[in-house]
Amino acid sequence: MKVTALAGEVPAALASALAARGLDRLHAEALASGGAPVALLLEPLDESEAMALVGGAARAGLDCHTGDGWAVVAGTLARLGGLARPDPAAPLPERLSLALGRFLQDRQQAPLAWRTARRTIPLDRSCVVGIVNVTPDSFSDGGRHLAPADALAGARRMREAGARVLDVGGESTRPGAARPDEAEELRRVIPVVRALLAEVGLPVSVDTRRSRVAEAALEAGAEIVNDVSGLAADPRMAEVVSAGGAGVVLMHMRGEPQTMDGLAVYGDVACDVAAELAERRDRALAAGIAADRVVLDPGLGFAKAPEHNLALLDRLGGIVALGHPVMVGPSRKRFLGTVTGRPVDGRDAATAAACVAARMRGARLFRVHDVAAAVEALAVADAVLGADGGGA
Ligand code: PMM
Repeated sequence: MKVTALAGEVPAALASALAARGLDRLHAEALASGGAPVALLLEPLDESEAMALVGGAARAGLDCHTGDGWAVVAGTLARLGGLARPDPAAPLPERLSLALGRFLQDRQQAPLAWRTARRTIPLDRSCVVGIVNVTPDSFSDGGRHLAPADALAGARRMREAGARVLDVGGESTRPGAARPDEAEELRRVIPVVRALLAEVGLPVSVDTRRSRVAEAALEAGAEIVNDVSGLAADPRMAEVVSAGGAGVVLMHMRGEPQTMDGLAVYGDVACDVAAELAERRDRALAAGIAADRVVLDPGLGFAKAPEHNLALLDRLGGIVALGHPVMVGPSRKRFLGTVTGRPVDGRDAATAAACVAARMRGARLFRVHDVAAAVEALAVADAVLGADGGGA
C-alpha cells in the first residue's frame, strides 16, 4: 500500500508561541511538531481496510474521506501518531498500521546532513551545488566548460561565490539531445573530475547514467553520483554506488531524455512523483545503499510540463516527508521562461527565486549555474527560517 503525503507544513509559529510563554525551546518544538498539519492519501485499500480506517480516524480525531479503493486522512501529526498506535480494542489491519508506521518513521528522520564517500556534508543551511557541464550541447551552458581549463576557471568562481559541491556532467539531458557513447563521456568527464579535485578542493559529484563513468569518477576521487534516471538506466549503477559508499542523488524522470516529453501525464503530479521516487528509494536501499547517503530530486523539467514544475515546487513537502534531503535543479529551465518571458541567459534571478520557494518548502540542496545569485537569495531564506527555530 502506498502512503503519500499531500501537504507538510512548518509548525514554527506554534513553537514560538509556546516558547514565548515560558516553555523551554526544545520542549516547545517537540510539542509544536505534533501540531504540524498532515494530509495522507492511502491507496489501494480494500473495503474492510477502508472501514477500519474510517473508524480509527474518527476515534483519533482525524478527518477521513474515502472513495473507491482510496482514502485521504487529514489532521495533525500527533493525531496521526494516535491512529498508528496499536489499539487492542479496535486494531487496524496490519497492512495499514505498517504503512502508517513507515510513513511516520520516514518523516521523523529529517536528516540535516548527507554522507558521501569522503565526508558528511552538513545541511543545516542551504547547500548550493555548482553545475560544471562538459558537454558541447547542454541547453544553457553548452560548450562553455568543454576544455578542462575553462571548467576549472568556472569552478573556481563558483567556489568563491559559495558553492559547496561541484556537479560534473558529460551528457546533455535536454529533451531530444543525442547521447555521447561511453568512451566519449569518460573522455569528457574524468580529466575534469581530476582537475577539479586537484585545484578547487570542493566535493565533486558526477552527473551520469552510466555505471562505468560513475565508477571511474569515484576512483578519481568524486564522492557523489547524481543519476537523473534514479539508478534505472544502468543495472550496475546501484552496485557501484553501494560499493563506493558514494552519496547519491535519485532524480525523478520518466522514460529517456529522448522520450520524456511525451510522458508528462500525471493524475496528481506531486503525489505521482513522490510515489515514484519512493519506489526508486526503496530499490536503492534494497541494493545496499545506506539511507543517509540518499538525496531525492523531483527532476524539474524532466517529463514535466511547466505547470507540473510549479506544482512540484509548491508541494515539495510530499517528497521531503520521505525522510531524505531534497535537491532541486530549476536552473534556467524552460518553465522559468514561461513564467517570466525571459530567454535562457536571462533566467538567473528567476532561478534564485525558485530556489527560495523550494527552500521554504523544505529543499536543502540547489543545483544551479549562477552560484552567486542563488547563494545570496538562499542566505536570506535560511535567515528567515532560522529566525523561527530552524524552519523546515
Ligand atoms: N537537471 C539537469 C541535469 N542534471 N540533476 C539533478 N539532480 N537535478 C536536475 O534538475 C538536473 C540534473 C539538466 O540541466 P543542465 O543541462 O543545465 O545541467
